[in-house]
Amino acid sequence: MTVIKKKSVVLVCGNRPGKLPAETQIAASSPAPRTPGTQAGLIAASCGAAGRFRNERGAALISALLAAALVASVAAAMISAQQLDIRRTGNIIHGDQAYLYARGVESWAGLLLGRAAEGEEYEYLGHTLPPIPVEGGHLSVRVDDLQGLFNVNNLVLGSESGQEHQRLMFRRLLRYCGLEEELEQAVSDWLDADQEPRFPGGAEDGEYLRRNPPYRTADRPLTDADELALVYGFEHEGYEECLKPLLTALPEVAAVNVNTAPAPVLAALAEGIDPYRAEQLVADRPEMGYTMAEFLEHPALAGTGLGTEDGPLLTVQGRYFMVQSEAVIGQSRVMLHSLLQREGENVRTLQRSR
Ligand SMILES: [Ca+2]
Repeated sequence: MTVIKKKSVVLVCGNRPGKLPAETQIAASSPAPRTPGTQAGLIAASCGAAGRFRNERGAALISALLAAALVASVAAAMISAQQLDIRRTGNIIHGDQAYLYARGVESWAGLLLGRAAEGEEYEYLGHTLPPIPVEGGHLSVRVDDLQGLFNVNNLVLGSESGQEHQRLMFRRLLRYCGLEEELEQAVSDWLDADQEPRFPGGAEDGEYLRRNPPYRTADRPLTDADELALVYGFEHEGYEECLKPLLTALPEVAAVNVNTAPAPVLAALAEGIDPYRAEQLVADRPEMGYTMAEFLEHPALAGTGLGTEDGPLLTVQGRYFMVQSEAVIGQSRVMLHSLLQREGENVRTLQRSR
């Protein structure tokens, strides 16, 4: 809407009064023909100029705002990416530090085991040691004697008479956990080199090739006791909860350490050792461990059939250990599981996983 007053020139362009630029004001105040058409034309021209000026100024302002917003968003993205890089780099550095600390803990545990005199290590075996504070985090370690467990590979290693004793011992463990004793044959078939299934509980390739997906028996000693989950019959209840914690897989025939074996493993040593007697043997265990003579003369073993002739199957000091080394640095955590073998004072790492 355009309003025109003759005496004083007030321009209203659209709905808002507008202030004319200098040139337009001069043009509006100069003498001009009083014809209504000419005056209206001048005012229309003036309003047009003012509108274009405002439009141009508005466009410039919007462009400046857009540019500022663009710069701000680019800067924010760069800062965010930089912070992400800093955090990622920090995590990598902390992860590397944690891994090296964990390796150091593993070596330290090996030194302790190598230097420990007979029985001395029993004060720190079988439980997690208190955390050790280090700059930016903490370390912890747990050392377990694997010879306190039943070595599944004993079923197919060593002398035939020794293997027979181990088969009986494994059957007692299966019975203790409520599993069929014949499953011992399936495990022995899984480990032995031939393809002749034992009767009635054995299983060779023919059993496993029918499965989906099909697979074959290992026909060799285990490198990890968890492999038993693949063996016929071990998908039943009683394996994971009861039997698995009592088993290990070591690369050679390994005697049971009577100073670290839990009661179910001690009870499996001979038919006459019932759970009560086994618990007595654990409860009476000296702080520095039994000597072999002390163990075999314990009243709980009287009349059980376990005697000095079984000495080669037993030991009072282990040679294989599982070391769990944990290092927490910043947000990074590394846990190493290391199988250590002790030969006198020398300790070496046979396997390591994280
Ligand atoms: Ca076999």
